[in-house]
Amino acid sequence: ALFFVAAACGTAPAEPDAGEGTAGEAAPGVQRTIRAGIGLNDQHPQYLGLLKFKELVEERTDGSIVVETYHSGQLGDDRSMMEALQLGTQEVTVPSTAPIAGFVQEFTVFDFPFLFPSNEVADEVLDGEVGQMMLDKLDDQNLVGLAYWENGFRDLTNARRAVASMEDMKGLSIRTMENELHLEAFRALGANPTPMAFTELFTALQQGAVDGQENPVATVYLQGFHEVQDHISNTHHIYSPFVFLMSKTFFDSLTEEEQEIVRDAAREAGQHQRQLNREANAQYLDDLQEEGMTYTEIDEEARQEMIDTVQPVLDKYAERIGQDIVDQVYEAIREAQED
Ligand code: TF8
Repeated sequence: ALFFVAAACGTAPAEPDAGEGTAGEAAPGVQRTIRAGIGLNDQHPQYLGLLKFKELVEERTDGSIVVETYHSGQLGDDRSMMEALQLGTQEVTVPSTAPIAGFVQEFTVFDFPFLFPSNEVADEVLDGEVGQMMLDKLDDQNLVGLAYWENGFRDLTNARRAVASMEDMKGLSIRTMENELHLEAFRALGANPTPMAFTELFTALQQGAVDGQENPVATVYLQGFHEVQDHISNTHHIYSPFVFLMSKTFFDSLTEEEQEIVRDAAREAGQHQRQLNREANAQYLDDLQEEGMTYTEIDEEARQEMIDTVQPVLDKYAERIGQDIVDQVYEAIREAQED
């Protein structure tokens, strides 16, 4: 509440912003509702981050904007929720970048296997210029990207055998996200990938429709995948960012102050979410083993073989996306590594 008063008194923009963005008129007394939906369950840091966003927005708007939170795909899967944002029938969702690439293909670059060497480098690149440039591309899709959150490094699980190298992946049927690069990369690695929405995944694993899947440790544990999967390997093959998305129709209806409040809240909640997510990804590997999963480490040599094998796929996608964009991302990673 204090923040809101301070912001309202402290800055008095005389002129409306002449830039690209538009802002609505303040409509005092009218309460607006943000329906925020995600795919993971209410134990996952993705949801805890959403609760933080709710707390910050409701406090800073004095309750004139209310946030209703939905988890476990209650409002749909990543793709259908993004479509709802485009239509203006839902206000917020926080998908992985992989399904976002179906809307803005340049996002594919963030899903290049073995791209980011660490969480910290990912933070710096995504929170920097390149990250913002990509968020700006969402505008044409009637979406506003307010912040990057974290899904994290993805690890492979399956019900058939321990996987220590590509050799062991041969012929495994693996559910992937709905993203062409993911499909091609897994095909190159020798697996037999099937794209599927996350909301269908547990049942597919349970019924043996697919042998395995790949997600960060936090998801594997908190979604109970160990109940239907026996093996996990630290393939860390792709770092998945989450993107905090808002319907542009809704964003444009907010006043400038409100736009600033939701943007700040999305970012601050993201800091909180990333921290919880890292703790969860570190903590739950032991729990998975206690629940009976075998854990197999991918050694240097086996990882290098995977890196070399997917390289031609990456070259093909770099050309498709635009080599200049891909180079900007590589450059930003190099700079972040020097810091
Ligand atoms: C996947 C993703 C998902 C997230 C979540 C549903 O495997 O990693 O866990 O995008 O929003 O589909």
